[in-house]
Amino acid sequence: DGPSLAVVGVTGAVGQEFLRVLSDRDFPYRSIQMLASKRSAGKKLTFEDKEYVIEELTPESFDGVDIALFSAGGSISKQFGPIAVQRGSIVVDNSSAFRMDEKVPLVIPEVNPDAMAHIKLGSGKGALIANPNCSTIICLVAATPLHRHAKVLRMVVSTYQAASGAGAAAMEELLQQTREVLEGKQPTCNIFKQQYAFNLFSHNAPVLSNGYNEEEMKLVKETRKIWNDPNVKVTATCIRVPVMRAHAESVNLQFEKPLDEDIARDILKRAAGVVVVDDRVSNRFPTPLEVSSKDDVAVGRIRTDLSQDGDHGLDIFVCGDQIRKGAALNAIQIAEMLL
Ligand code: 11C
Repeated sequence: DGPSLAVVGVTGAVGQEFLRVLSDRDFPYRSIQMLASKRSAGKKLTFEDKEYVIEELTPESFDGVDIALFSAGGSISKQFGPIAVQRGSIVVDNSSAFRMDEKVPLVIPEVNPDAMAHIKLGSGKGALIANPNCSTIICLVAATPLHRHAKVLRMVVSTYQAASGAGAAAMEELLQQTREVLEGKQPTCNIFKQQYAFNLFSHNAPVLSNGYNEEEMKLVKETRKIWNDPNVKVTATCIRVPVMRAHAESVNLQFEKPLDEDIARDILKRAAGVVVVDDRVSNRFPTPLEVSSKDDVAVGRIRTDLSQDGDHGLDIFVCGDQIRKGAALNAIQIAEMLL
């Protein structure tokens, strides 16, 4: 029993993770439609001991679907999201297509569950809910418990982002380039324009006229929307690093009220979706490898920012699995709140 589901973009890295997370969390469902582009239609996949045929995404795919999990890119979401809503589905969309639409809640369940309180499963009315960008999710799962306590006035984020954020093909390119470089060959650059293995570079998102790239501006705009605070000051520098599937972020926070570092550590230890890894003695702090395929966001390097007066600033270092909490898990937690 449970709702009827559709997974849009089921062959992609996030689509596949949707299935793993549904299974890991025993998400109840009555039926599940595996949807993808024409290219993948007709292929078979096995999920929870049952064989499914992948179907081509069409408007009719959504007839009778209660919850549609979308991760097939912004243009597919723009085209098919409204169609699914019209046909009565609640769409949880992982793309950037609707995130900044005022009418669409942008939700991290640990942070702003109330934003989607008006959307009811079984009402027969379709709706859209947007999943934030992975860097925003990972940052705000860690920063929000501190924000609730002392109110963040300004946040400076520097990211170290994994290959997975650019999709399964980018992960494959990182592996291939690593082999090629070790064999003394010229690395193949298909997804990124420059060498990725043994290198890092400014995030591949388009650079805007203000000098920020789109990934950086997502952190700025999405934080304001999720915290419902148009005045919070956010700046970001986003970097792609040769890591497979988990993002790391250095986050500097300036608070309205003083916040002692030990109190901050205790707050984070109690926070949902957070694990504190902060061992100064043995120099053990979060790493992307250790959070890979894990649900929780790891936080460490929790320390008073010496450059700010009177305990008004903290530095933290955060790692989270980009495909899981940064995408599939967050979307399925949203779906769980609908149940
Ligand atoms: C990355 N955050 O790591 C990107 C990928 O808006 O959903 C996802 C882009 C988005 O490269």
